Amino acid sequence: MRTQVGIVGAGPAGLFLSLILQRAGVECVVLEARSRDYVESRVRAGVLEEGTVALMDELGAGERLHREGMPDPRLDIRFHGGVIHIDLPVLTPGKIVTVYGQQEVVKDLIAARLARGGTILFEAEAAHIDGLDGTRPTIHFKHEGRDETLECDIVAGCDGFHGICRSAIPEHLLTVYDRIFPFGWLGILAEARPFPEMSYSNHERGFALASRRSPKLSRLYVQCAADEDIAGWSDRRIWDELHMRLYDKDGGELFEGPILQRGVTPVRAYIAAPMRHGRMFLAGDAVHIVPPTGAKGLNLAAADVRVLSRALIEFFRVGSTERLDRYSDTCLKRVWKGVRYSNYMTSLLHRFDTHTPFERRVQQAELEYVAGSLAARTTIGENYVGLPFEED
Ligand code: RFL
Ligand code: PHB
Repeated sequence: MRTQVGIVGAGPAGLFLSLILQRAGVECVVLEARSRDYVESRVRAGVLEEGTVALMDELGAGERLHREGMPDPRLDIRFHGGVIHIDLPVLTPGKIVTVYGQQEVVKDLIAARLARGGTILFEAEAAHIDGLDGTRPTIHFKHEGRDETLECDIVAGCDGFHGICRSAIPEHLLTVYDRIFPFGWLGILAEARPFPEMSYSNHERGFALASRRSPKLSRLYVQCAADEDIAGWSDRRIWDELHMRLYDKDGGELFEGPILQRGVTPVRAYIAAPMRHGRMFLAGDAVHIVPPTGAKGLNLAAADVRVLSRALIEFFRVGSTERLDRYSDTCLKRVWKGVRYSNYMTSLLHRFDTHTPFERRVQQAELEYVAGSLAARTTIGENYVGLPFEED
């Protein structure tokens, strides 16, 4: 097989890229290791910045999002001593976020790509890539039991954190920045009426977050150990921790219900630079991950491919590599701001067992400062809704 852009991975990064390129008349093939059913049911992110929603609209894939997604104008932070209300349209000004599950975004993008006659090969796992230094890189993959090759002009590595594209770059050419936090998140999806507001909570027992997926579906998280064994968490224990950590004093605020899905997520920041090697460009989790506390991962993946697609379209139309050459620098500016914000929110809201009494008091003072400062609340609000796109 041959194509212009070989895209490895059908997560948000690969799917957004394939649709933008398809619309511009650039040929591409998407290879996805998992089945369609698997990628459509993977429960993950939920907060979309306006720029991400606008991209769905531009691609003609935003219809269901506007019907079923939940425009969200507020964010609350609970802590010992009070609640911080972050009123987004007042602070940002005029902006909000939309709560819509990542798996719904993925379903809509897959449907749009297939409806327009595009190719996504599911259960097609890329094994290795060669010729990255030349002009015709080749992706070797397995599909329906056969070894196949996809020859392309450009490889887009959109294969997530555990993919193979980043590791195809010689180690000495990459600079890696890594912070592994000493805890994880235990997340559940429950059939229960959700909190009306997105509520982050700093509690002495650890962080908690109350989000939602629909008026009848709650998405809830509690801080746990980095290597937590989920078998140790009965339904009762999960609900009890949530009631306590969300300061639900008389137990009347948080509704319980059947738990439909559960899992543990690491809390980590990882950035590899540059985001390019020869004819291969990396985007999304394949090259950077951020702690989930900022709700930035999916939005950064969408921002990367916005920049990449523009550069690729110029390359295929007029042969210029100017934008491609700037791709990594342009994206990394936004990535680092996303890392900064996610790192800040993670440090503000979690329990760190290593904290000295001094550090604990500073964290508490920071929460009280944010509660009383319009400037501090504006800083959180403007990062949460999404900073303006970089000039490229
Ligand atoms: P993905 O979604 O991991 O997709 C990569 C795809 O590549 C496939 N793949 C391969 N395909 C072919 N050959 C191979 N060798 C392959 N190896 C891998 C994989 O099967 C997969 O389909 O990466 P992408 O597209 O970069 O998207 C990134 C986002 O998924 C991620 O950043 C977010 O989920 C992070 N995140 C959040 N982001 C937000 O913007 N807002 C949020 O509210 C938010 N909450 C979260 C999150 C992530 C979480 N977890 C579980 C990590 C909450 C959680 C709990
Ligand atoms: C979610 O709804 O899954 C969610 C919301 C906010 C976050 C992370 C995840 O910071």
